[in-house]
Amino acid sequence: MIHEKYFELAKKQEMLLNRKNEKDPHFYNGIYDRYLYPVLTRDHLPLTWQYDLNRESNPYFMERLGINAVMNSGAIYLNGNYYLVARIEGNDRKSFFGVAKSDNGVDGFRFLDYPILLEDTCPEETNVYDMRLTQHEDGYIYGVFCSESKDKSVNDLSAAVAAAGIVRTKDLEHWERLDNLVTLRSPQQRNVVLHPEFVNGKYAFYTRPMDDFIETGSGGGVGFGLCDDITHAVIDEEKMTSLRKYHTITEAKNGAGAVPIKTDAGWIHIAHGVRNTAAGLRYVIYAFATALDDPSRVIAEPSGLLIGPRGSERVGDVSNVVFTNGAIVNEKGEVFIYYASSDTRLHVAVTTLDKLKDYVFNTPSDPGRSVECVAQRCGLIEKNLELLKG
Ligand code: M1P
Repeated sequence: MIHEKYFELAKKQEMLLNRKNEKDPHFYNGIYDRYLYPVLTRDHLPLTWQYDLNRESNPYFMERLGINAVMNSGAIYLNGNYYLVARIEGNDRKSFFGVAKSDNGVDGFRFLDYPILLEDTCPEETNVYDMRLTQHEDGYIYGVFCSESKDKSVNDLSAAVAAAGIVRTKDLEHWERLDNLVTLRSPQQRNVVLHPEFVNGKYAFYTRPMDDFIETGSGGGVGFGLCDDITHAVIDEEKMTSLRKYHTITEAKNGAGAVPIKTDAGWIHIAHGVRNTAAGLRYVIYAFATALDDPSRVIAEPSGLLIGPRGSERVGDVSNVVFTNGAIVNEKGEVFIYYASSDTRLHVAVTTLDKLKDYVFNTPSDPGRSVECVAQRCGLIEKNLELLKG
């Protein structure tokens, strides 16, 4: 017999799932709209994933397998629907993936009945997270994610190794697991993204070389490498694309985010940058563009952050973080940037391709020093004051 509490909670959840999202009326920057409500939270997860509904075996209607957070989500637009492959973190700290679908991209996201049960091909793998979804020109949808294992080579309980796991599907229901990516010159990898087109006839990955699980060390930024066989992907040389730079938003580390968006002017990348502060690492989202004829060559680098944590977004399990690993462009040229705040919930920022292009190609780049930044700002002020004088 089903516990009566289930019906009460299910009714409440239905109200949440049916709630219309609205543009935040208090936010304006001309680049994108923020929305008032997160598109996914732990409260969006089906009750069937958390509770035993049976009154006999769960008389107090307790959570048996609780969910702690829903965050960093890969995104894809298929047959007029917006799909997210969310990182869901259980109370047990293990992350896994669930597919949620909406018909408008800003609200109404509902999870499919089951989470994704990955093929158990890596006995060492302890945790998986942050899947990027690439609709590749070879006809498959690829999911590239972080596959984390305990580092048994050192005597440190917390030591871990990050690698890039790869799966592929045609329907977001049946997933084939491929070999993890091997990067011959980088000991660890996270934030790996598969480029949607072949480059010189090969599969192309954006990488993030790291010496260590947390610190990128000698890893200078977002890398780029080619491989012949996606089923046993091996990258030898990694060229650098968007670099870490001293006293910028990418000083501590950075990483590719959404799959690059193709425009007539270049590939637009929406990535994350990290700097250190007295309060710990601060993660923001930034954008840059690479050349159509060489997607590793940076051709535009707007200064500073595109999205930073604001208001309640600043607080969560890992505070002062915004992070993206998915964006969708629909047939109207609207762009939906899905970003998580503080490793706790998922939001959307909406813009258009025209605006994103204008932002990326017409925002001045960071001159690198305060005095030059002030001179840059004075140039803007001078032009404006002239215009205002008429
Ligand atoms: O906690 C913030 C983010 O930390 C990691 O990102 P990076 O590899 O750049 O440090 C990831 O684990 C990410 O999931 C997380 O949101």
